[in-house]
Amino acid sequence: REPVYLKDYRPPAFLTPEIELDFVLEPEATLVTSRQTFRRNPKGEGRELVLFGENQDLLALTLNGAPLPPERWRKESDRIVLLDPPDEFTLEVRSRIDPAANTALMGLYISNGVFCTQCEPEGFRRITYFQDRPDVMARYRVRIEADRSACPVLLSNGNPIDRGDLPGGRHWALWEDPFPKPSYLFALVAGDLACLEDEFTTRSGRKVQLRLYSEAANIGQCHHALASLKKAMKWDEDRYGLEYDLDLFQIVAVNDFNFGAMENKGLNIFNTSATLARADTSTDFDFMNVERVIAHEYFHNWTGDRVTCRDWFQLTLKEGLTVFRDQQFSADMHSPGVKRIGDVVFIRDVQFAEDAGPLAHPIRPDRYIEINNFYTATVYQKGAEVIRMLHTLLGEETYRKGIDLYFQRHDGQAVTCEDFVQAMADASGRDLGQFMRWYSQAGTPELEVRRRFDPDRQALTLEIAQRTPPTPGQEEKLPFHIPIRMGLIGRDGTPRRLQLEGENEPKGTERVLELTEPAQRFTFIGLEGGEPVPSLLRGFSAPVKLDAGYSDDELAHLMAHDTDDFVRWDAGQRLASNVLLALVGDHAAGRAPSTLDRRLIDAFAKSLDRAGEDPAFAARMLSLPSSSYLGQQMQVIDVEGIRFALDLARRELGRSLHGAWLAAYRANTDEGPFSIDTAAIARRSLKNLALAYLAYARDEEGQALVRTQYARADNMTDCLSALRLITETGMPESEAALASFYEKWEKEPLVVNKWFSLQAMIEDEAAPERVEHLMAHPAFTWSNPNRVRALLGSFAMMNLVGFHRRDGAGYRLLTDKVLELDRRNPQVAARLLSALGRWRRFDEHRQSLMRAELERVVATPGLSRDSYEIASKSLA
Ligand code: HT7
Ligand code: ZN
Repeated sequence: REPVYLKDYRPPAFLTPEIELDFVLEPEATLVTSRQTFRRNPKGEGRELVLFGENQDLLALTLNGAPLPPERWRKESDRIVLLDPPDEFTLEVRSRIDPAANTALMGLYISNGVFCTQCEPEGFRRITYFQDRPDVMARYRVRIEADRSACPVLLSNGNPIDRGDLPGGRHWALWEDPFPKPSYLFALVAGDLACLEDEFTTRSGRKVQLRLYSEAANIGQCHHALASLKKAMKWDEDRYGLEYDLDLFQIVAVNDFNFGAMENKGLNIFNTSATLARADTSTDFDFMNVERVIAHEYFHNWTGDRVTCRDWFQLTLKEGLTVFRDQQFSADMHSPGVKRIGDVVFIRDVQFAEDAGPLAHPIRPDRYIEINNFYTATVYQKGAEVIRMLHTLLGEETYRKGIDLYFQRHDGQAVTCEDFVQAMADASGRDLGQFMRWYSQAGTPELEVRRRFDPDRQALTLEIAQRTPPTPGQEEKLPFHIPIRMGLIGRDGTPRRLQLEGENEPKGTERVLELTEPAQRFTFIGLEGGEPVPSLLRGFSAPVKLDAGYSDDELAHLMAHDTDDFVRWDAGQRLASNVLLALVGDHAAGRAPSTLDRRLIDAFAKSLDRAGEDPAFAARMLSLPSSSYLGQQMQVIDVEGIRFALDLARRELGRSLHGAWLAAYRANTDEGPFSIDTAAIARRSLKNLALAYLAYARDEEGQALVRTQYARADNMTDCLSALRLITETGMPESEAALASFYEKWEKEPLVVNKWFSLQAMIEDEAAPERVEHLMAHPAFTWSNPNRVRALLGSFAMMNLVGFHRRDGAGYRLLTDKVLELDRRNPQVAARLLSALGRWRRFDEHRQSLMRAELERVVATPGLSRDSYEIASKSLA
């Protein structure tokens, strides 16, 4: 359980230009033969060659055709070491693996009778002995042999070369991938799969066959994914000048998958949850998610596959950049402002919490015990924010030059984050030395803005100070290079032209201030018409917390007049947070008000008045801050206080604005056939939010609307919204509605997941018992990560009241189950465990209960590296 350190990186001792793999597939005893060519790496050190291998029986090992004598190699538990091999040679390794017993879903495993692989980050070593590190790139030739009736479809990366039949009902296929790739991008699929086909012609005229495979029963739900793929291919050409590079692009959807999807070269493997979409079974969120994930994995073809990571510390090189690209894509496909707000909500709710806890790490960590634990919101989403900041600092055109230079320099290579930023620096002529601190320092910077307006000089001075709190192992932080996109909104509601002291004339109404010092002053002059309200951090131009000392009037002014969607929305969130946190304070002091601050009701009324301008944006404006976001703003997270405040606010907003909600509900109810276009999604989002407030008011009219919607819904978004309200507000038909929902959808696993998840999220005191009871339901299984996440994940991450019940039943339940799961699937287990990581933020009583569970985890014999790392770091 020793950590691996970034500083210990050494180039590989050998290069492996070619590998031939031969699979004879049998569920319980698959034979794998690999033939690898080796050439000593002139940049490598040491005489030994280390080949990693796990969970396989090694049957034979030959070097240049002759068995390896015992004195030329040694075997350890997770590797073989060749002692001083020749400078060039071929090694043949024969081993046997057991895909049916592979419950960790890493390497070669079976999902619903389909053989499939997951090799990122270190799964290839469960298939054969190999150097298995991303800077070892080989050309692959893969032969697959299997039973013809069980596995009529045999797939691997690249191009199909040949295929044939064999005696005994067996057959084979040969695949070749012309692009050298790291082992983590290897993929194999074999099974009885249906196929949806299409074609895409690239802008240079290459005809690409598109094939999407799934179980036959699901193929009707794959059209949206295929259409999304074509949009993504076109977008990457238009926006980044990047074309697909093979004649075939394949996607396979499988049920059991540890993650959303995987970008294997030419053969993406997807979780069904990120592939299937049909109106009656999938929500609007699901449709958008499929489009996003399909695009994300496709974009990896360049940012990840063609240019890959030198080592796993560089994970954000491909993930941060690819998330940024998928965010741009979704923004272009839908509404940029609303998309940005959604991304900010995620960063603040999830990544900020991670950055403020014991598992905080920089986007490029410098050590890990188990790399699987670093597929985090920090590496992915904060990593994307870092790329976004480069984009903001350089501007679209120069950013694109930097991207072009990056590919020109590094196509076909395994590189570092420095290589990426250097390309940006060289393309722009800018010094990005200080900017690199975003890669090495963890924590969320806190910005404090002091304002001084001099009416005589008509000048506004902004003094902006930055400070980043300590994180584990990093007590002191150096100042970051922070872009602050901003404008000034006059008292009359119009944008002011911006002229900084020392400039000859005003330039535009928006600019990017660059903060590089611990504190800096910016003075704007020529401000006739009185003191404006600064609109700061437009578009959330940096992942920071900003305190600008706004008054309630100023927040209302920004909400009404700013030109930036993020700032308008954020002003509303600040106003709502102020009101809600005051309610939490009242509750803690034993005063339990029954009315809601008028300021919040008035602000909501104004937003509702304008809802017709942009229903999707209005739905965001009219959503209250999450309990996670509120909790982060408290010294000690007050579980009962947050619940009280949110309940009161929802009820009172529902009651006071009853007529307006009803009008919004009606105005956004579509009578025609279901449509999945952006405008229809927007209307449904506002309609269902209005329905929620009507239900929170708990009057007959609201409940009747919920009932009718549940009975008549022709799509899953409306159906699930109504069901959630029935259960959340405890309507009498709750049990019956849950039962009828299950009965209707029991054959659709992804819908059954929603059913589990919904019940796990009901915020009441009975939640731990309900969740435990549901684990005994015949449809519950530990072997499907989606199902485990739906029940246990939703409970631990999304049920504040239930999970944090004062007697510790929620913590005990999670720990008991995670320890069971850890033996089967450590990766999924460790992820769930992180729910206990924030224990220091709760009251002493809860702290001791959570700590005791973490101590129980660490003391468990045989615990995985994954869970050990999360639990031990949480306790440190
Ligand atoms: N690059 C992929 C990461 C991934 C993964 C990581 C660990 C274990 C299983 C996994 N499946 C996929 C997905 C992505 O970011 O695109
Ligand atoms: Zn990715």
